[in-house]
Amino acid sequence: MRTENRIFAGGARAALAAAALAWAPAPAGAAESGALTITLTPVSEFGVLVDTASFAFTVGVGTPAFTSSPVGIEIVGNAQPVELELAGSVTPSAPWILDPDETPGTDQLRVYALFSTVARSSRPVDADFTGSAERLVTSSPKRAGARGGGGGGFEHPSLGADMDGLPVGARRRLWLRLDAPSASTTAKPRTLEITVTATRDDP
Ligand SMILES: [Ca+2]
Repeated sequence: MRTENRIFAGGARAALAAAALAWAPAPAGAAESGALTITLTPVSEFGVLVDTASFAFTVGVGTPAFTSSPVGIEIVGNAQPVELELAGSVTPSAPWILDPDETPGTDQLRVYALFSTVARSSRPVDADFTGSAERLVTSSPKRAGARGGGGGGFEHPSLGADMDGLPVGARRRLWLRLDAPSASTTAKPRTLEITVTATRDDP
């Protein structure tokens, strides 16, 4: 006789599948045994909350502007560890671009990002932002912390925020520095959108 049952427990958060049970009459005097294999597949939910929707900046050509207050970030869900990625986009885009390097250029908007612990209430100093193209937000998603640790990304040793392998409930502060293009061929307003994405590295 062969039976198969499929049991769902815990609603959408967990699915439990019970494998087939095999049964046959045992010969007289023989031991009876059976095997049951249960496969558990966790349903992962993970994400990130961003506590600030928008800032307004007036940037002077050739001068930097900083976030007046940091952006709060919190890891939510039931799956960890989580990796964060940052990407940016400018609307309307042309003729501006997000500068991929630290060399100023016409129509090149440079956006630096750094994460700190929530204990930090003052913005990082100018020099903390500069000196590494790794801290530039570009149109391609970039990891906030280096995979497997070791610094890099949008981390800085003086800010104390490890951004690699974040647990649920982890909170950080995001600081931005915007360097306007050295010259602009447009005077019309631009909207910069920074996207924070939670991702996972499954072992
Ligand atoms: Ca450049």
